[in-house]
Amino acid sequence: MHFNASPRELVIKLVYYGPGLSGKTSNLIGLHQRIFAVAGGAGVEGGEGPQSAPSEPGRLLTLETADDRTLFFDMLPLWFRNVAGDAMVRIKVFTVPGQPIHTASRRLVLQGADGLAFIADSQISHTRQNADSFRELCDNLKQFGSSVDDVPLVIQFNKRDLPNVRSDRELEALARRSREPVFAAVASVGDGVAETFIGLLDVTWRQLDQKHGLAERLRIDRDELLAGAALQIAADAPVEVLLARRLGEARTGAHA
Ligand SMILES: Nc1nc2c(ncn2[C@@H]2O[C@H](COP(=O)(O)OP(=O)(O)O)[C@@H](O)[C@H]2O)c(=O)[nH]1
Ligand SMILES: [Mg+2]
Repeated sequence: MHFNASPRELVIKLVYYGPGLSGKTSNLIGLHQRIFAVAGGAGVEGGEGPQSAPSEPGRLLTLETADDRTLFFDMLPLWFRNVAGDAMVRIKVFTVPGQPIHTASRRLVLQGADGLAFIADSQISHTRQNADSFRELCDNLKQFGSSVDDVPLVIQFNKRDLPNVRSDRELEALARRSREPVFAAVASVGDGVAETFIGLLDVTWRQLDQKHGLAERLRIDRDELLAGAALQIAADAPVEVLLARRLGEARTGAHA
């Protein structure tokens, strides 16, 4: 996170991490498509904002190899202004490249992350890759003197539409044991994408606010931030409903 005093602007970095082909880029594409479903992509920009307001909020930057795989990172900027109109929150959503050879890139992209979404592939055959990637994430964080216990984290089990995936029951049990929110998704069609993102923003904001007293200093409260973000990504339900779709809650099966 960093803060610019003039104009008052907070920049939050969120990173989607996980093994190659688990659906990280698909999550960003899903968010991006939702943004453009709202007011032709104009987001909440009204032209009266601070000078630093991007002229094209929500433009998705992808750097891909010839085979369409993420080369270095994908980045999606989102932004949000408080009701008082005197502060701005910019959210930069990054993905890392999943292929084993890009270890150095992953570490670089991870640096300074305020919150992480770990995108796991639900296929039973990919359980090992998920575990390896998670272990690498832990190692990388350690190198920054950080740890998965310090960085806000949500977990997404993607590709729920495929055969031979870990069962709903297994994921529910795993989610109940997990300290982190766990979401199911079919990112390629946009299912679970908004839930995961809002869940990530929720845990990230809570921690930043606790550490830096942001709500008080910037006059942005959590409900306002999340509602603004949900609006910007054209979420199909209110924030609390999206959050309640996490797995392992009493109310299960709420998500398609
Ligand atoms: N069946 C299915 N395919 C998916 C899903 N999410 C992503 N994919 C496909 O998996 C491949 C890799 O996805 P991508 O988002 O590029 O993965 P990344 O390497 O983690 O960025 C692509 O062909 C996607 O269309 C999903 O939920 N279900
Ligand atoms: Mg990718």
